Amino acid sequence: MRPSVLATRATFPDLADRLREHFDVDDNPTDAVWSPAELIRRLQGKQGVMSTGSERIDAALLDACPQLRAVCNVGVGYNNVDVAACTARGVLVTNTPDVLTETTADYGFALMMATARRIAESERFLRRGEWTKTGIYDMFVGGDVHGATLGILGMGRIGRAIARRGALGFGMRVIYHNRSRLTAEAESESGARYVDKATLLKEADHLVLVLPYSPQSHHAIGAAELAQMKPTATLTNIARGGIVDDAALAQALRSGTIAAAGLDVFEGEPAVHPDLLAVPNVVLTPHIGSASVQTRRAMAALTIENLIAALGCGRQAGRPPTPVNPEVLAQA
Ligand code: 8YV
Repeated sequence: MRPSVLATRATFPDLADRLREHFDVDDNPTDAVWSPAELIRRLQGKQGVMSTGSERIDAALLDACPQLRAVCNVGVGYNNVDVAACTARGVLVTNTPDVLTETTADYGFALMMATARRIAESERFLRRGEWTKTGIYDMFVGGDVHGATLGILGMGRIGRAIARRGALGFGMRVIYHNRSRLTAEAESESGARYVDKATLLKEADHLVLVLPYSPQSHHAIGAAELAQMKPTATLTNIARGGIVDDAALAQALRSGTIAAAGLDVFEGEPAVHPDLLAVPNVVLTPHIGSASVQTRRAMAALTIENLIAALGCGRQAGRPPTPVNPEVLAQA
C-alpha cells in the first residue's frame, strides 16, 4: 500500500507531482492555517507530514496520530516540533538546512539596510502624497551601513553568511556573540570577532538576530537589552518571533531608545503586536526571509526527498538527507 502524506501548504505543481508519484497526498490549496484539532483530523491515517513553522507538532498530536512516521519540516528552524516527543515515539524529524542560507542572508542584509536607510518609512510617506517639499537635512536621514559596526547574535550558517556580506562587501567591522565561539578559521573566513553579549549590545550600530528559538532564547532582546544599545542603533530580526519582546521593542522605538527596527518574524505570527503597527520607525515583513523562487523550490524538493527516503519502500527507502533526530533511523 502506498503511504499517505499531508502537505500543509500547496507546493509548486511539478514538485507536487513528484510527491504524488510516491504517496497518496492530501494538501491545503487555500494555505489556511489549521487549528490543532483540524490538523489532527487531517493527519488521521497519514504516515508523513510536510509541515511548516505554522504547525505545532507536539506530544498530544503525536498521541492522536499514532501511525505518523515522519515529520518533514519545510524550513531550517524546527521549534514548532517537539523533537524529544517525536524521538520517543520513533517519529523521524527532518529540516532544510543549507539550501536557504544565502537567500536568507541576502534578506537579512536587505532588511537591515532598509531599516538603516529608512526605505519603508519614506515609501509610505511618498504614497501618502506628502512629498511636497525636500528637506535635505531632515527628510529620512538614516545611518550608514558601510563602515559601521555590524553585530550578529547567533553565528550559525546564516549568521556567518551575513557576516561575510558585511565584512567583504560593505567594509563593516563585524562582531558576534554565540553560545559557542567559532574556530579561528571560521572567524577569519567570516571576518567576525567574538564578543560577550553586553559588548555586542553596546557596540553594534546594526544588530541582526539569527539565533534559533528555544526557551533559553525567549526574549533574548527585551527592555533591559534594548536599553544597552546605542540610541542610533538598528535591530533586525530574521530569526524567530519570541526572541524579541515585541511590546518592549515597540516602546523602545517610540521613546527613541534605539533608532529603528526591521522585523520579519513576530511573537504569535501571523498576528502582529498592535503597538508595532503604530510606530513609524519599523519595517515589517511577513516572514519572507527564504522566499526566493529558487530557494523555496529547493526547500520543498529537499523535504520531498526526506519524505521519500523516510517512507519509501524497497529501493526508494534510504537515508533521509537532512534528519534532525538520526537516532530514530538507528532504532528502525
Ligand atoms: C520558512 C524559516 O519560511 O527556515 C526557516 O526556519 O523560518 C523559513 O525559511 C518557514 O519555516 C516556513 O516553512
